[in-house]
Amino acid sequence: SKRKAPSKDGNVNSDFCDFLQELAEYEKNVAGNIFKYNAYRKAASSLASHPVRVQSGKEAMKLDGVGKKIADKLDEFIKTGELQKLKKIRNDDTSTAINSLVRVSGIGPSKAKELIEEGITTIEELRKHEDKLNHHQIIGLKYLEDFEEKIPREEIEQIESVIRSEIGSLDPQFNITICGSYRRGKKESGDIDTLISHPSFTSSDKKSSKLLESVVNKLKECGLIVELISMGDVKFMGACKLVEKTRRLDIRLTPFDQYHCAVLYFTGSDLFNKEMRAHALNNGYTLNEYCIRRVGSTGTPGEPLPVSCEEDIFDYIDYPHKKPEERNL
Ligand code: DCP
Ligand code: MG
Ligand code: MN
Repeated sequence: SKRKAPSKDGNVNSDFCDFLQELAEYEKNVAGNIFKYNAYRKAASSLASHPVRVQSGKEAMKLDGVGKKIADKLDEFIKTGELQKLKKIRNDDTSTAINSLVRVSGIGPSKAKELIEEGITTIEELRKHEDKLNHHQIIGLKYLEDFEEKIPREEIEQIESVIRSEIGSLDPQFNITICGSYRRGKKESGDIDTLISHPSFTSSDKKSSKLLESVVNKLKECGLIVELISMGDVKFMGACKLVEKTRRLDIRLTPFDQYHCAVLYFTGSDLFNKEMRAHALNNGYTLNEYCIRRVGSTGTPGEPLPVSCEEDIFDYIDYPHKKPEERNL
């Protein structure tokens, strides 16, 4: 008989995706193997977009990113309804402790391991030891529950309109794009990724003057920004609140002439960026968040190529244009 899984978002392979995601998190947070982390995520992403429920590991191997090892795990899961490897991971005290501590924004695997060495293994214990945390981590702990909640699209739309009217009243020449999962059309997002540029700041300017500072001050004054995590010349990390929950807000100021490469990068997903950059290299181009350059036979990149919209970047590298909604790898 054919086992059926409840489908999430029309994903008929969602239970497979869930266990692959859990294995991915283990590789990133506990084992420290980013290569395997990406491999599990890539397989999960292929299965998520596959319209048919796979019936065996062998069948899954036809999909991009599913190799023999993952196929074997799928077979074990299909046959037994569980995975021995995951059972072990879930029973392991160190992995459990790491998984609790990395819930806090600003705490990564290495900080979590450090805390565990000092005997701190739970959020409750962490709250008694704020002295061991930096500013980002203190804010992360303070808003732990809020930051873990996904942000509904409608709320980001409202926040976007406040950002647009406030920054617009400061100076109508600012370009503003909310990127990240929101731009990819997701119904909910982990944070709000705001990209701004202004014609007075280009890549030939050494300093961004005080453009970002003026934007952040404006958004503080109107009450939208409620916490600052970190602030540089071109990058703000903090939190905002419009309705009841406090949300993570990132703002990046990009040079005017690098805006489209920055929008492409900041829209993601990170796996999509990886694939597109690999494709670029195969076609003799190097692509990053700042620019696209031709790589000569000597391997040295040339001057940044002119880019007047996102499509130009796809065209250079001969990659079929993908709308943001098609970049959800
Ligand atoms: N990004 C990347 N590589 C990383 C981190 C980020 O290419 N290691 C890019 C692609 C992401 C974008 O930055 O889409 C924004 O990063 P987020 O962590 O905010 O990710 P998303 O917005 O995609 O998802 P979420 O809804 O979880 O915020
Ligand atoms: Mg985001
Ligand atoms: Mn972000």
